[in-house]
Amino acid sequence: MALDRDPSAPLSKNVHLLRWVEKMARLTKPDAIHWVDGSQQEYDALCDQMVASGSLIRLNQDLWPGCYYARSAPDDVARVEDRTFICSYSRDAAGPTNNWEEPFAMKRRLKTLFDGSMRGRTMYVLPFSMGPIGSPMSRIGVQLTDSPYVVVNTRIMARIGLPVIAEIDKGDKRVVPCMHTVGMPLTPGRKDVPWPCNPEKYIVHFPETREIWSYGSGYGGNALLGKKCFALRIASNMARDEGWMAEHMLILGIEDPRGEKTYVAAAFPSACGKTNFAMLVPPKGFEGWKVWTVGDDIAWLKPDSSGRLRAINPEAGFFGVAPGTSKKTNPNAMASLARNTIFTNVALTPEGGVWWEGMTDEPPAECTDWRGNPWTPEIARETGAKAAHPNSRFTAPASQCPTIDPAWEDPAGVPISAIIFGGRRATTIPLVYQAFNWSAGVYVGATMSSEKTAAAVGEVGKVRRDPMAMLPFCGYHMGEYFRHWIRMQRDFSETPRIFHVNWFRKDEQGGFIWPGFGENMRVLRWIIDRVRGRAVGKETPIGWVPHYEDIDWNGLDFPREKFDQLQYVDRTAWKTELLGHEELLIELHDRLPPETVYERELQICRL
Ligand code: SAT
Ligand code: MN
Repeated sequence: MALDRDPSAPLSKNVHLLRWVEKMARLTKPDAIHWVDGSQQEYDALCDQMVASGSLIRLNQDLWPGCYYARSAPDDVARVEDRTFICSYSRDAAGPTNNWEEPFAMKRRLKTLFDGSMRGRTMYVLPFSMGPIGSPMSRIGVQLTDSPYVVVNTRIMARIGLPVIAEIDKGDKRVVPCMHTVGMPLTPGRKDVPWPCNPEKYIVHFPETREIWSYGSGYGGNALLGKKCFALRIASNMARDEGWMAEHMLILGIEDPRGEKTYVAAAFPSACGKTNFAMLVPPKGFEGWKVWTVGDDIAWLKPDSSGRLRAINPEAGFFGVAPGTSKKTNPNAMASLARNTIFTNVALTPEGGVWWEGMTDEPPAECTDWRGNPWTPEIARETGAKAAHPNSRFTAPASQCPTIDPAWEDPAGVPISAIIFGGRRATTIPLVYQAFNWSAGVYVGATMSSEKTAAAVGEVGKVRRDPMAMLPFCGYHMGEYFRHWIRMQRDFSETPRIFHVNWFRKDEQGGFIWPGFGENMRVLRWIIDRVRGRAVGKETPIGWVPHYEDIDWNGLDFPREKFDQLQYVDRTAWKTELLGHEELLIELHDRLPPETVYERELQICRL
């Protein structure tokens, strides 16, 4: 299907935007320019074009209506943290946890790399809004990209096209320029491939000028620049300057049987179950309770004029990890991705459907794996080959989620009563505890840690410190970021309570002690009751914990001894844990807020 307009005709009248597009086209030298209007017709045409070129496969439309499948290059499968840079004017402003390079030298290098990088391709001008269009909390960007895959994915993940142009043309909003190329120009004689990319990658942020330049990758957070690059790394800088917070958090609402609704935001590292938690199905015994989804990955939080902390989800879709997602583990995600979804790096079945490890109890007798090779359960047993890449993803519209909150697009955001930190830890960290107060809670977030997952390139399973799940995403000095957290409390009329959870504690045999998934509702209920002043807790050196009796066990037979094991605060292990905190805190010491140091001292004394 062809477009009924000339896509090269500029859609905006904003002279700054027009001039920048021209300048960048002179640099990157594409064959054509396409202004993205965001229409369904355009989306369909781009998908058709990618199906024709072999970049996308249309799935069996009877099974998967409106769905497509993409397979990436085998070396372009996750975020590349060692190739991610924060190029602030001073090295110190980026802090020791970010890669830094001198911004002018980096810009020169990027300009060389981008010179002619779009030859033989189309440059898409992709206007996007992070957050509902018109919300005072939303922010706008324009991505120039030579990847139609990025355009169609961004149409799911953000609000794009004409309504955003209308915002830009009002002329009163700052626009974040985002440059992106897959870095594989089609010079004469060079044939295109289904997933163009470059072995050399650069994911670069210029915090002062609020710019993003991404080179060489077409995958996820490397390429969908509105997501981690904008909504976290650049937005964390905006937030610090403007008095709000850009966080790696899901947002959910819990409605009790009487209709009382409480919203919480929760920060877990990538691939630690944020999507499952955001779409939790209340377990047996919680009839009449509802969990509503606002977002599954990023939250922008700001106190309103009365001092109530409110949050929006800046995204419009879910870029979720496929493996492990099933009707059992997350029926709401399965319903969200049942149509109009783009799958990347999962396996393809002979019927033209998709499959991934954990999707069904029985694997298909045969399929094509994410590399395009034949896969059978026998091959998997012999070689250990996975049908789907561990970081394979679905890109699904949030509006299709059966539990999407009626207020998910409320321009004012939803009120947040509690903040939950969590990680993936086999030992030491109890199922749930509540920090004594905001400053203790900031310490809990600042020292959180998790075993590494496949969401980023690197060794899986290793424990790493990941403050507020923001280690790869904070666009400035982490010590300053803790200060910003501490400072935020001054603007609150009601301070959100802070909790820490760990669904992943293991017993001596290596099995998970807690069943997780829907049963996490029991923990949520205690959290809400604490927030509302209805539940008691027991004081421990690390914070408040529930007694066995404080948890609603209706519908679950969970023995007291197991619960005690889950909640056990082992003083010796915690002393070691505190030494572990030192690793990161020492690096940050010259910028740490005094509160972090005091909280640490208090913690040591209590132990
Ligand atoms: O690839 S993304 O960065 O978008 C996903 C994630 O790591 O959370
Ligand atoms: Mn994430």
